[in-house]
Amino acid sequence: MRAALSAAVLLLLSGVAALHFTEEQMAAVRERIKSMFYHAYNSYLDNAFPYDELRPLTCDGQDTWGSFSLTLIDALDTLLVLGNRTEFQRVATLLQDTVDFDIDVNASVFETNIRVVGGLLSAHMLAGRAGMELEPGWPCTGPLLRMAEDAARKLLPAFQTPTGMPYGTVNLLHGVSPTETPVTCTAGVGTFILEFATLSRLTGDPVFENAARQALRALWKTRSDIGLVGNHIDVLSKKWVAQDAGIGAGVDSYFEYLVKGAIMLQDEELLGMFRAYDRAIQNYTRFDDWYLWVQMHKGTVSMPIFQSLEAFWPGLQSLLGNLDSAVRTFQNYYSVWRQFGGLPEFYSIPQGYTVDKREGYPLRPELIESAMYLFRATGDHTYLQLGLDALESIERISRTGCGYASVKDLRDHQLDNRMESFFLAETIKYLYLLFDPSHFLHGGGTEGDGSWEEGGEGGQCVLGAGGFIFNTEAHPLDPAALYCCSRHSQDRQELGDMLLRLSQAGRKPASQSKQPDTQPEDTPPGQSETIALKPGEKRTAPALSCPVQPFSARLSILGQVFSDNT
Ligand code: DMJ
Repeated sequence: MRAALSAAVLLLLSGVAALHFTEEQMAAVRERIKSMFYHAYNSYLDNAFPYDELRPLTCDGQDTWGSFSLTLIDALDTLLVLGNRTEFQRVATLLQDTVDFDIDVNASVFETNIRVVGGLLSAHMLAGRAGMELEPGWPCTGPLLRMAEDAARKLLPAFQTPTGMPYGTVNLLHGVSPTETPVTCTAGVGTFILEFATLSRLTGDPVFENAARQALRALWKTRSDIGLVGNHIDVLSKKWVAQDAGIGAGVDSYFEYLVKGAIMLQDEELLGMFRAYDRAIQNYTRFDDWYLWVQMHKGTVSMPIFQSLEAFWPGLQSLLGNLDSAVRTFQNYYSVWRQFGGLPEFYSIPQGYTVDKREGYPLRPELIESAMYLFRATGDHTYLQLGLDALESIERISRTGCGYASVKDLRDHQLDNRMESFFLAETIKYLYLLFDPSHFLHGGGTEGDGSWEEGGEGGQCVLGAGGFIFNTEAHPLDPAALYCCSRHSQDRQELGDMLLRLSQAGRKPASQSKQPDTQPEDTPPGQSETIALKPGEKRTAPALSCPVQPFSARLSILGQVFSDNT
């Protein structure tokens, strides 16, 4: 009786009828999402390519974040998510032929990383499933990986600071301008580990992961006595320039990357950092399952607002197993969606209304992203209802003759002449994945379409075995490929050591062919044990191998990875 009552109360609170979606209904919604994608995608190709973005009111194009045909790079893996292998192949080849990063353009280090490097890495890792011709050694080599590496190298000069924390902007041809501001937002410092560790582990070049880790460690040391970080920091002096602490704009993906980096890399250091931040965030910023902004040193409330960018938080909390609070916070955010048919950029919690000049909804994905994780973790069809609501209001409010336009003002539905590339990279992708719970990107393991056993030399890399981790632009990364390629470079190193010793043994007297006691300085401890071969002894180079389900990251798909508080 009590259970029935509390279920009814929850239902009343949420104001959502407990609709049950059948498999047929979900399939029908998936078809609608596909046609939304192609309406915008075809229009971008017809009217805007090779510019970065489509302008959906004037049906033309413009460069925004660089000059990389950004929408095409960002949308590439969505093509495969929707099952379009032939178009994926065509576009992957087209991008190799047309995109050039040797350009005199000032680019955002953060945006170039999450959209361009992330998009290319993900497309590279999915190239096998997409039926692309693979070069020997893939996924540890390949043309899309080289493009991602090329783009990321252009970002590295930004990390050449006394602290290791990067500048926010870099010129792709000339490096950091001498007049560049040293003030970078927190997310602009701490949102690299997923892409940069992936690059390092696939290519064997540690420079990227080292840069990302150095920035993370430097940022960690600047937290306040009460354990919070602010919004903007001077990367030369380490002084906090904007001292508002919260989980939204300017900070959001820093926390996201600590959690997802911990899962993807099985890294206790990153998890420890997040756990400490989370304690301070829960202590100082959480009120009635909303998260406010507070002064980073005193903990006093500076802005009692909810920002639409914060809506990723329930999804992230579900990855940590904190389902109860994630669900309650999601309900708060969903109530705002229902009030306006979208999430305004800023919402005043005490006033229950939008904030002046922040009434827009640029078709952001965050609430849909959280709905996807929470549906995966709970099976509750309320999250599908949110997905359908989102689809209906995007169609009704923002569809134009040649795409979908950002909403300038949710109160009167005025539109802006802009369709950000994250609409096709994230919003549509998460919406589709929400309605496709058996999609391979949710899975992993050996059953069904979860694993894909053709990567690596000898076809022994079991890809997709550990599930997928989405970067902050919704580009899926495959932890299994990282482990395969790390093994690959380890094997190559062992083979090199072996050949070196054999050649030394042939040249030097026996007394001088002793093994060195120490490992090479740049080899992490435990990664390259030397193998002593006796003369005449044979050893075949070990075949590449990856365990089938070795990663606890696989559990992340159920939202349980760290639920035991380890
Ligand atoms: C995207 O580019 C990324 O999700 C980023 O982390 C935040 N902003 C947009 C989407 O809202």
